[in-house]
Amino acid sequence: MASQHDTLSELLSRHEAGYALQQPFYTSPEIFEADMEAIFYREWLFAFPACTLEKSGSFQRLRVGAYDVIVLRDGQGNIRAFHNSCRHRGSVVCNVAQGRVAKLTCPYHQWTYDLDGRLIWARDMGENFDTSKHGLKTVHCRVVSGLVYICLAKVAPDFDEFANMVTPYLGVHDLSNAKVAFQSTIIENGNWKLVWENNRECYHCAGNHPDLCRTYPEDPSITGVSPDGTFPEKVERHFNRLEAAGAPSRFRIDANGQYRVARMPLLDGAESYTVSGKIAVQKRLGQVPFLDAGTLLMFHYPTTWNHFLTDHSITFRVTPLSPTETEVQTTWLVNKDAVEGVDYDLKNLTTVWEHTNDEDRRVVEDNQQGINSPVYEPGPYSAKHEDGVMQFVDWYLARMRSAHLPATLAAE
Ligand code: 3BY
Ligand code: FES
Ligand code: FE
Repeated sequence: MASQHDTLSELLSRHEAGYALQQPFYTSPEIFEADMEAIFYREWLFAFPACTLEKSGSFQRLRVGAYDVIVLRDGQGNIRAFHNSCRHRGSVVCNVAQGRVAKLTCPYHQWTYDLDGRLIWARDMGENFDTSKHGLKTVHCRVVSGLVYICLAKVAPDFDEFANMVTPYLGVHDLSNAKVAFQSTIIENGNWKLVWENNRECYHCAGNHPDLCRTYPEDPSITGVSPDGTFPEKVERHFNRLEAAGAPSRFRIDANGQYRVARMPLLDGAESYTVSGKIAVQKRLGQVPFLDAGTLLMFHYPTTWNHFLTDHSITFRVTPLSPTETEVQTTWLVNKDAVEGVDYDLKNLTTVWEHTNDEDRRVVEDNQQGINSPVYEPGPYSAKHEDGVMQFVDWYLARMRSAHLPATLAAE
């Protein structure tokens, strides 16, 4: 059993493949900090759909661990990200969660920055003061097919490989013509890795998700990663039908396991995540060729999983807040011309995933509480149902080992 005194390196070396993580990975403040340093402060992180920033000057503030970030749309329509720390004496420049501004004016002494981050006004700083040396510090920011990602690292890892893989899949969803129909932000009292482990399997679905199970298949090949690369005949037929009609669908996963795309079938006849199984939005978002085209599943560790459907799309963002608290933000996207009450009913659109999120919050919280017990010991994952969970844990451990173990050990 893990003890309080085990170091992270010891815990990483001792992990038993096929088993859940040891307790400190889900409870320890030191490992939480190590997760932030090795993963959240280094990797590309999903921020939100680009359509959230409707106009020039629209901004959103994001908190990721110690960092406070402003993401905005500049005067040319480009999306940029900056550290929310004034170059005068460090005050936050944006002190509200979101809004729209012509310029960024610091609330403390009104130093004023253009939407491209340049300092353009600072009162009485003397003749020798050089505004060009005091622009806001930038945060890496990329947009792929209408989805905004940021990276807090000084040198960002490659983004193009991910963008190249997912762009053809996302094309038919036309997220550049989307608007936000609804957004929910919930706090789950569980470690961020428990949120992910739960997401990466549907072993829990039949016992917990009555609404989702009307349309989403429990079949592990839909949610998991197919370790041998094969899929049931029915799923293969679905891939072939959709690809022949111009909608890339086949399962693809990154060599390092960080991201995956696959357009998976829903249960027979189902079109979308509604209680009836029929589409929720009559004016559809995108040009997916059939109503029963299923769901394009995309995950990108450590912050996002997504469902891109025939009629609408749903993005999810995971933000760790503490060892045992995680924020999950869900955004429902619809065609920007769809009118609420005419083309869609908001309750019909959101019910299934509002319920599913709440059910997932409960199982994650129950999981955390049981893990907190001194008698907890990691149990075995089901090879049939939880290969996706093992895949996530393997990705996580590989990241942590490469940050914390000597090179020879990390490579094993
Ligand atoms: O949210 C997901 O992507 C998957 C599908 C349903 C529940 N969860 C396993
Ligand atoms: Fe921003 Fe002084 S801290 S203007
Ligand atoms: Fe679930």
